Amino acid sequence: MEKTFLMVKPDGVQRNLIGDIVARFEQKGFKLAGAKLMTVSADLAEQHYAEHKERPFFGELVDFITSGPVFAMVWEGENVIASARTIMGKTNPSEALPGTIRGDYGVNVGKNIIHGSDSSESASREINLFFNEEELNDYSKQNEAWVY
Ligand code: 3AN
Repeated sequence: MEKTFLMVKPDGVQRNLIGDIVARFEQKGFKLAGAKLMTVSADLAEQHYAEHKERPFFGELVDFITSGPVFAMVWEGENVIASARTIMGKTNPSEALPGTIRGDYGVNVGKNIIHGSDSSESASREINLFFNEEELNDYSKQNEAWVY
């Protein structure tokens, strides 16, 4: 089953949006495979944002993501990578539609509440950066007959 890496950024945690954000993905029907509240080290932040190393805002990105706890998650489900990007809304919250996470809560392109992997390559890279194998849970043996 396809997996993606999502992370409530320090602004989302500070604004008590973890529950709302988790609820949106649960209600959509995706499964939470792993989650943890953690503080990102400078080293991990630089690896996570490696593709933006040459951008003028790289320093800001690293400073912000390490500035307070984040809520890191792995979600799974059909087309979850693209669906999660739709649920998040556009990177720039002023262009993100109402009903999306960034459209509902975001104001600033840097402090835009949530990160989500943009491709299957970045999803596997980011999942491996943030989670060990034993931190990811498996629903495949669960009998779902009682969920109705
Ligand atoms: P996304 O997170 O939607 O995939 P990217 O990959 O274009 O967006 O950008 C990575 C992160 O860099 C974004 N989450 C955003 O917070 C930040 N960012 C993008 N553009 C700017 C900018 N002009 N100034 C500051 N931060 C930015």
